[in-house]
Amino acid sequence: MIRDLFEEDMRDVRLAPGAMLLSGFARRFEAPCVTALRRVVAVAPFRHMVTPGGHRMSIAMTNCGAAGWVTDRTGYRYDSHDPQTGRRWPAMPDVFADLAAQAAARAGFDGFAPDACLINRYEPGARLSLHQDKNERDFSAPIVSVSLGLPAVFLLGGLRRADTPRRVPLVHGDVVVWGGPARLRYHGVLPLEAGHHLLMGGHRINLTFRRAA
Ligand code: MD3
Ligand code: FE
Repeated sequence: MIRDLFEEDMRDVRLAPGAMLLSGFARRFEAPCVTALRRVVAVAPFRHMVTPGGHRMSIAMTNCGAAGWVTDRTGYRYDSHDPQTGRRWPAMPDVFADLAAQAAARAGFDGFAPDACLINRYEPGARLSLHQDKNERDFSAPIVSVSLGLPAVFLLGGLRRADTPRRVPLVHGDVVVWGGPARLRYHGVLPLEAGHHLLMGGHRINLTFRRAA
């Protein structure tokens, strides 16, 4: 079984109550994930969205699944359609749904069936400032995040914006499951350092799976 090849990389680390880092968990899915990602971005290309405050985000984003996260001058929301093409977001690839469900189950969340996958693409210098994910309807479902490509320093804050965040390095193949008391923690990503990754080139890709509707 191919999974054995990566077994030494598969450690589970509890980052905080409700937050479980599954080191290397996505590595055995990486080839089908890259294929699936190509199909998604062929239909729904990466784009830099604008925040309600009028700032162009340094991260490029797209979505797949029944609901996609979007931002523009009118606010943040989930939408069934891609505002750039007027079409529905591409369906969630089976390998994405399987990866998310298996990771969630391993962290204690059985039956996780995400209806949204936000895909973030970082280039060198791109960052994500401290925020909470609270546009979803149901906070009882976890969020599963998958890191691919270049490494990044993730900021794990507390439940208040003023809580000093902890720095957590995330590398290719890492999966973090955020549920229960961790679900509404502030979090962000420091500016990406330049580099080269064999699969993702000069980028970091982050997939976040959510139960949005
Ligand atoms: C902790 N993405 O898309 S993933 C986001 O690496 C987002 O692109 C980051 O924050 C990225 O909203 C971080 C880790 C993550 C995702 C969701 C969380 C951590 C979280 C929700 C609650 C608490
Ligand atoms: Fe977030």
